[in-house]
Amino acid sequence: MARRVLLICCLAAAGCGGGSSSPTTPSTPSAPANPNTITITASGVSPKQLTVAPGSRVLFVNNDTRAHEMASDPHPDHQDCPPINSVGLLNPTQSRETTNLIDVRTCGFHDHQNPDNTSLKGQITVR
Ligand SMILES: [Cu+2]
Repeated sequence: MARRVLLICCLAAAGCGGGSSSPTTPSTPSAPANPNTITITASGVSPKQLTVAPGSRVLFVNNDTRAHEMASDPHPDHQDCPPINSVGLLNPTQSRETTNLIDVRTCGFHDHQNPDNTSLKGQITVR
């Protein structure tokens, strides 16, 4: 008799625990979690060199007070690494990811509005 009561208690506890432990990951869109992140400030892009695995996406974050338009080299055609062109225009505080960088190669990028500013140029190596 006592054993039966104990069994019922255990089942009830397990059921309750299972219900409450459903995976709920809090989503905070303003806090990017991408480890492959390039930040833009008034002093330029950082890091200027980034190596990622094939299929990765790189997040560009504009922490400057003016807009930047990130695009693949070469300027002005941008055909080397089309996934970078998905970043495009970033107003201050905006951020956007590339699409998947699938091709194993080195991708230069620049600010299309400041194509001669070397501090706004960098390279993403996919390997
Ligand atoms: Cu350009």
